[in-house]
Amino acid sequence: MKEFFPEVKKVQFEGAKSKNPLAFRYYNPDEVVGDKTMRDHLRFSMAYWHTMTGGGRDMFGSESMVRPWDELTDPMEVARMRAYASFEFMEKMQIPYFCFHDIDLAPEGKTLRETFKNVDEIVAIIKDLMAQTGKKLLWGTANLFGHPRFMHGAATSPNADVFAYAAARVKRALDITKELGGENYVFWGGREGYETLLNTDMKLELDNLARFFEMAVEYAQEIGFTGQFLIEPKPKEPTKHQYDFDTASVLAFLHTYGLEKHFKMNIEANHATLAGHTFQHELRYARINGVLGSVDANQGDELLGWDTDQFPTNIYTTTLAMYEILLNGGLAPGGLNFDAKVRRGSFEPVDLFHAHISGMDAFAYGLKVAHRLLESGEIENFIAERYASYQEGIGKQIVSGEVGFKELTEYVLENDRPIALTSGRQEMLENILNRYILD
Ligand code: XLS
Ligand code: NI
Ligand code: NI
Repeated sequence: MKEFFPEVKKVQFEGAKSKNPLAFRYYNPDEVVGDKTMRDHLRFSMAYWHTMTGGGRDMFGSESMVRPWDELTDPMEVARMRAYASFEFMEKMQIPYFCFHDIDLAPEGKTLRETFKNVDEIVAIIKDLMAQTGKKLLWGTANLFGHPRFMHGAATSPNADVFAYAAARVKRALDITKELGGENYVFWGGREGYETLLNTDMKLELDNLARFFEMAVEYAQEIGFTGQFLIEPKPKEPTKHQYDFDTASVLAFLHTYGLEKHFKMNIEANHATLAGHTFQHELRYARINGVLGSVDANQGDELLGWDTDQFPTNIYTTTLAMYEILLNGGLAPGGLNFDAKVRRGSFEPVDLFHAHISGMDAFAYGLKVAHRLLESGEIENFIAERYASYQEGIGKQIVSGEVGFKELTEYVLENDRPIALTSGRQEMLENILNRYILD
């Protein structure tokens, strides 16, 4: 078969001393950390849209990426080439999973029928390639935001025909995800949100969004799709206000409509920071509520206020993310999907390799640090100690629900003396974290 990335051989683990930029220094797939191999902890995934379909367009300029299919003009031929190239890429990068939107795979047709036909042809190629290589589908989804028909939303469009059209696309995307053995299915809110309340019936839009999710759940049951449904929160962009703002808002929405049994979260780092949270906050909030399903592994830029979708290189962030993921007992059936794109100026194919290597090494390093930190118990013991007053006496009675305001008032009046507090020791703990990251 034609080789699309001849300039790169299979990327191998060479250890921390290696200066080879096309080698892993920390990601050693077979190395066991705690109870699992790194491969099984991290469950890396390639995002088809950024890595294969993305051309580097931005608001000010056209596509900049140099890709092996540049000389082709037939869009279906390009789609076929991309399918083959994606598996070569995953093989060379040792990435076991991938994710896609329906129309990342093939161009949209003039009609829905034609779109289905285009996508089906590529799905058949991908199915073969999966069987040959053992690569797996982490999740599928439908792109319900790119085409102008979705300008006012999909499931939350004021136009019922758009709702119906979106349903047809999700139905097909679910069929495909099932056919390819996808382990999850993602709903990212696309344009489900609003620009101004002056033209928006928020109640109807939210009711309709819930109806849409109900239909998806029902259809999945009907076809026997047993993958995990995930919602990917994001506070803004493309709309001014996205309904799936953050994990807390999505949970409230799911509970309001009785949908909470069916969905977990796909937490994206850059979406967390856009919501004014840290990545770790969103992971923690999802984890303690039992809904940490999967992760879109990327990072934003502190100085830019939008979803820059950069490859994750910040070791602090990956360490604290892996800390939450380990405490979650892992992510499976979710994984770490690189919803990240190379900068527009990193236009050569080899940049795709550098980018994924940097992300994989950053998470592998974070995994090892987080594991050591958890094994030592230094942080967890400190936290346990900090809340020890709830383990006995009045604290225990508060937790067990034995006391109310009256009993608590009596307790305070009986023990009427200044309360002794202890320091939160934030700086000491930050230094402990540094010690683990650096040693
Ligand atoms: C966009 C989202 C998108 C989803 C998949 O901001 O991150 O890429 O992950 O639709
Ligand atoms: Ni994403
Ligand atoms: Ni994003």
